[in-house]
Amino acid sequence: QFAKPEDAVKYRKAAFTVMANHFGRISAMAQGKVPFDAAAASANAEIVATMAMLPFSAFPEGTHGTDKGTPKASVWSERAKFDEGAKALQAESVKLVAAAKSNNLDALKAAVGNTGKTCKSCHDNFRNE
Ligand code: ASC
Repeated sequence: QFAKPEDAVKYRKAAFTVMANHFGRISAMAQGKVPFDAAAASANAEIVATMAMLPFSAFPEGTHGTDKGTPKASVWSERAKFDEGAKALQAESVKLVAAAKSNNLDALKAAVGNTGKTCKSCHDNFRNE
């Protein structure tokens, strides 16, 4: 899939960047910062759910770091836990799509909260501060 480890790093960062951008647009609706628009929320949630499938095959051994935002070595020493976190994100982002399509702002707020928790949990465990 990747010729060089740096290619994997670039790829996973790109997927997380796109995911965060589109999750942010939905969060802004959930927080009342922009008007709730179910069609826009759905389109953005579909992108989040698709992006959520991509990064986790792009963590080849040895691509941890110590700088802020880089993965800790625990990604590899606790790989099963990391993979569980990935699955949780994927499951919650599928629910986010359903919530966005339901045209119910309270359901969307709940799903945004649950999805955001899966982001934060992995960051707390596996990402350098
Ligand atoms: C975001 C984003 C994250 C998560 C996290 C949730 O919008 O970029 O990494 O939400 O902050 O706690």
